Amino acid sequence: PARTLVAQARPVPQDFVLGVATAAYQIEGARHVDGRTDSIWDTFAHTPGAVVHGDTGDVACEHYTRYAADVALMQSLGMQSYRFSTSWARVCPDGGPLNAKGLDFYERLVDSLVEAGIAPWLTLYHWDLPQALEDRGGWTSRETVDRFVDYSLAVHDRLADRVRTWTTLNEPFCSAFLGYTAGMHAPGRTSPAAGLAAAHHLMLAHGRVVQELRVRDASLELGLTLNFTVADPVDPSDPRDVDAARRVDGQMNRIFLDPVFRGSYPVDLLEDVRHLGLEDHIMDGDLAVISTPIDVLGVNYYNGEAVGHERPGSALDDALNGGRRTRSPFPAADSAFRHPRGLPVTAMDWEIQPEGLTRLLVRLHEEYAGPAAVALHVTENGAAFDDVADEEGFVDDRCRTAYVRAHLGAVLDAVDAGVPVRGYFYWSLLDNFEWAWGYAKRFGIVRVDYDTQVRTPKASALDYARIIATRQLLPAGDAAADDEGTG
Ligand code: GBH
Repeated sequence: PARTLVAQARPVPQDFVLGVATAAYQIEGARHVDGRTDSIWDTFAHTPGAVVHGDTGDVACEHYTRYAADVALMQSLGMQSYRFSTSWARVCPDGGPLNAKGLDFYERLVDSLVEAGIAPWLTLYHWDLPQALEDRGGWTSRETVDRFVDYSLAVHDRLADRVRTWTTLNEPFCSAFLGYTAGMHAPGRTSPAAGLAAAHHLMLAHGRVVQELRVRDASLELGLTLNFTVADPVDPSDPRDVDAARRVDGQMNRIFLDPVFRGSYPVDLLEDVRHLGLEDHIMDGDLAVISTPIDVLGVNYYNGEAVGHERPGSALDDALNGGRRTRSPFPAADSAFRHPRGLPVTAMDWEIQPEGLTRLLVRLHEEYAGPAAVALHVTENGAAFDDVADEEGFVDDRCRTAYVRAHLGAVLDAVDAGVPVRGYFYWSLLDNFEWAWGYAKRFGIVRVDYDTQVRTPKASALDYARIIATRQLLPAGDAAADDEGTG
């Protein structure tokens, strides 16, 4: 392939924050240490057949004991900010009263981040509901909302003087619909109605915590992280494809955006799911709580998709959900199918489509965040590739370097178009427990040898560190030029 003529470096705005993200269950290990009890992910991972190779988070990256070295590693790479999550079952075992030892860990972590000059960004819920609460109905039960408020206030009371940015939920779509409807994530339930009940209660929990934290501390920066797709109809002139794309957009994006920014569920969504009882769970005042103003919207973007009404019968469609035949996560989009577009894909079979991120950010700003004067922040973007390590454990992952450069460039395109995007977190710092895929998929810019727990920065980490140090982004094509595979 022809090289680009001249490598044009592109400046990254000085106030644009660059960092990395992780989540508690995916890296910590230390399952029953210092009083932690099981979450739904411990139960799910220990259920035969639920996770590839029977992998669990029992040990993971041993971050619970290795956090200081991990913070030092981030510092050596120049990270400006670190997005992590706290484990509910560590802080409030069984979802009950506070366990001081659990909070001690997060205090040590936050103190070492602050010491290293890395801004902590705390997520209260990244999918790890205490199992004891699931036993009482989990997110389908309204009582879980109160328990989440108790837990969040406990974390706040200990850390609010050192953590400025607080996000309630990571990707309620996944908690609700991969967990309660598709059965692909914990707790492994397969009910469209349960997914909708869970979605509503998750959002109510978000709104309640924003209200409570705001009252206690007006200086905190509050928000939540949603995952988005960019759903394009396969044939824009075929009303059936347009309808399929509308449903996917409604049931992944607008079902969360509209309650937060407009104080109502989308009318078309309510129509689509009328038979599934969502409205039975909506009490007077709920939408006012959910639409409590936020300061920042976290945007997780991995891929868009072409959606059609016909099953393509393709490998890409079969590859959804890890190749295992689970049911659709969408409560009412049975006739929506993903169609391959011939784009390069990652090791997850997710299409690589950076311009989708630009379009997404522009849309979010114009239709939701802008009118509400809310800043956007890319809280996750990243890729798994089939990494090959040399004898020293080094991975020359040009495809990942190209991926990061291309997506950062897409974010800067949105900034140039007038969208206030404050920063970007790469997912993830480390190779880690990739949910239903276990350790089989690697997203890290740092390789983890799971036999020795040795961390080795990949080529992509060195390139990212260079971007942060120089505030200059090089073209993606340059990194990919010598690469055989994707990019
Ligand atoms: C994020 O979720 C998570 O926050 C993070 O923990 C995880 O490790 C990372 O990404 C990488 O997977 O319509 O059934 O095909 C993943 C985001 C959003 C990706 C939904 C798959 C399509 C679901 N996911 N998406 S489906």
